Amino acid sequence: MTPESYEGRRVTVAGLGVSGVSAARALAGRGAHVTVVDGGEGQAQRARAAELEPQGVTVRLGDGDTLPEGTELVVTSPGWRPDSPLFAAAAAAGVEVYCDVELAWRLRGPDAAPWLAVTGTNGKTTTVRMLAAILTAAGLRTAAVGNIGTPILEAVLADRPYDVLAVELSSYQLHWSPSVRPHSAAVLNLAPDHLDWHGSLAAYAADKGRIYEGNRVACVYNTADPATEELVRGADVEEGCRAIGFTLGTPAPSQLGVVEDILVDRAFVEHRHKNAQELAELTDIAPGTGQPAPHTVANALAAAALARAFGVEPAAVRDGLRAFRPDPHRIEHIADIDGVGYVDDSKATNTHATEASLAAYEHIVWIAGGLAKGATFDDLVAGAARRLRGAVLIGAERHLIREALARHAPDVPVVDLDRTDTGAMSEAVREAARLARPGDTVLLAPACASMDMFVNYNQRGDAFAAAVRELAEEDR
Ligand code: UMA
Repeated sequence: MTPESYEGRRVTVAGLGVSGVSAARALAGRGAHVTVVDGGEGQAQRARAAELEPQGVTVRLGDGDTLPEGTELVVTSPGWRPDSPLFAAAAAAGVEVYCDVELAWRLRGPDAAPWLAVTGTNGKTTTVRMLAAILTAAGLRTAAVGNIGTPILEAVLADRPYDVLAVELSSYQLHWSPSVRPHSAAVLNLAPDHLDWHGSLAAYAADKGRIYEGNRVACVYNTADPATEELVRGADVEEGCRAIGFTLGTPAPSQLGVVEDILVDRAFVEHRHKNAQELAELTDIAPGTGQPAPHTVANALAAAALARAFGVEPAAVRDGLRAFRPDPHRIEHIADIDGVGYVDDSKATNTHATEASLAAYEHIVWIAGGLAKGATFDDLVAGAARRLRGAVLIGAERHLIREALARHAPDVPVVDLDRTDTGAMSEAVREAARLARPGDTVLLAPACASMDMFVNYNQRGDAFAAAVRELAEEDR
């Protein structure tokens, strides 16, 4: 494949965030005339503008709506909504729009590293990091890139080429990347999220399903989530590409699954109708961090499936899973105090992620609340009611969870914290400690975004961990 030429083209880059900066650099380096537009004009944007301008890039801050005169192509940051005025102007002028991921795809050279791609409502980042750990254990030069935070252009244009890339793709990126064709791809699960952006669940699912287009070796799906298998059926793949399921139960042929405490491959083995290959034991998944939660096992199986599709040997799957360490704020065990476990799952910013983390513990004091993003909480609360010892609610839209608790778990004691200052998390943890009994878990799994009280979910998780440590200190 010959890289597409951008020499002399007038390209507008929408957004001066992580992906916009990488796109502007790549395009300017290839002789394009680049203008970056951004609706913001804060300190971060001004600092980035100062970095790019010496490279011949024009930056226009404070107006993200007007299409610069003479634009021939728009390369957008993934988060820009499709109904943004800039794109209406582009459509009216017959100008193509795609994102940095598509640009990276078009800039790949003939020996470019294949992409093993992962999407899903939850678990993407963990799975991609597990996949990168497995590929590394197999002796391959790889990087975890994409929505995970490192722009994919950096890896595609790196001086020293990679053997294979572990790519996290969001539904936004997939929406804006019409011709990307991964070697193999996985959709981990599908639940309503980002519906305000996509317009409907069907549109969201269709964008996620794009990840399977043109796959060459394997389309990996979740047998527990039929919507993911449905997306495989609808995909236009290369001749010979296989549908590979992963399951927490005993795998059928062409699946990876679990038999007793062992991760087993019945997809990438000879005579798969009668044979199975042991890959790893459950205790090999991030050893030292406790019994893996069911969704962590599912993520490990999806990562293993993609690695096996790429030809990685079973021993490297085991070694990679052993080397993997979970991210902070994802079911992170902070401390045990008086027989009560304290777990930070601040990353659970929607009901689907929270459902998975509530399912991982038997008796829970649940700290939840924040910005609901239009979600409803009835199903979540009804499903978890039996496990709840108590609930402590924080944040702007906590009343939505309080009402769901009143409907589906009227006997569960609820503490409603009417404060959003920096001390709120500390009080939440103390209230939770008061409700908990030995053997319980105090679980921060807010089911909501954090921006009403915190800069992001990292800061929310840090505040929780700090409050727990404070409590542990006092307990000494
Ligand atoms: N902006 C406008 N107008 C708009 C929207 C944005 O002017 O309508 C500007 C903002 O002022 C900002 C810039 O555009 O300066 C874009 O910033 P951004 O934060 O939206 O995007 P990036 O910094 O380029 O980060 C993106 C991904 N962000 C989103 O998709 C929202 C990052 O995923 C990703 O890591 C990064 O590219 C590298 O690929 C983050 C994310 O939240 C983690 N993803 C969502 C998720 O995981 O749920 C999809």
